[in-house]
Amino acid sequence: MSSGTRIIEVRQNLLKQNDVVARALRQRFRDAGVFVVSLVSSPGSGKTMLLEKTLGLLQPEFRVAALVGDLATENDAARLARSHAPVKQIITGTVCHLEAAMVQQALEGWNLEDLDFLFIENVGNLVCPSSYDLGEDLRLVLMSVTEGEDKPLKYPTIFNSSDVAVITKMDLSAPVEFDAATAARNIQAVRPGMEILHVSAKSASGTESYLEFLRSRRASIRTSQALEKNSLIARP
Ligand SMILES: Nc1nc2c(ncn2[C@@H]2O[C@H](COP(=O)(O)OP(=O)(O)OP(=O)(O)O)[C@@H](O)[C@H]2O)c(=O)[nH]1
Ligand SMILES: [Mg+2]
Repeated sequence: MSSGTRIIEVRQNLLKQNDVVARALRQRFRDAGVFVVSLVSSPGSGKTMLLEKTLGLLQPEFRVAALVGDLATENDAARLARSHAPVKQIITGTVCHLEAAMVQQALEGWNLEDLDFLFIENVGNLVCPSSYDLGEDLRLVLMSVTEGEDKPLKYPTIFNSSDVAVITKMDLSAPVEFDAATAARNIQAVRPGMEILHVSAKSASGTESYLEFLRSRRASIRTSQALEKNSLIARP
């Protein structure tokens, strides 16, 4: 057996193990009634700043919490903790993505029934996180206006493994001559039909529709779970 074959086998086993843990997490989230949203993007696209806003704006209405992954530092957890929501930093060391087992471990001691929304900020990376299911209900891929409209074409897998694209830092779109139509066309080329939201965490523009989107996705998953539960009960 060549070493190339062996590397592929080890990687496939790791992914399989991750899927098993992710499946168990998804069931746990569902049983607890918590809606889980993960955020992926390249470093610095604005995940933490958008989450800071999200936690603050959702809190009067919902019980929210966040996990945040980085190779090093607790900086992002410290920023998010200013919202007074429960927050935990996951330090991955040399690993460029979060894995389901890391999420599972970070949740030890948390009562998920006490939460309506759990947000998971992944390590800033447009490649590694795409292969790792974290048991989330919704994966948001962020892309800031300063990164260039071609990122979906260069990193198609992360867009393909996400549910919704969020264009961030819209307050900077004019100075950097961001071309929203080209960005949308590139997103649609790799993921036809993908919903695209535009926000600025700095100016707060677009945040109301983004929050409404989160609320409605949470409500619709709860409704379908309730229907599923009722149909199971009704089944003889
Ligand atoms: N102008 C502007 N700047 C923003 C916005 N959102 C984030 N930033 C800035 O962009 C930089 C990176 O933002 P972060 O929120 O730390 O980005 P991140 O994706 O969490 O970064 P990593 O965790 O390192 O991957 C910071 O200097 C933010 O102040 C925005 O909407 N507008
Ligand atoms: Mg961050």
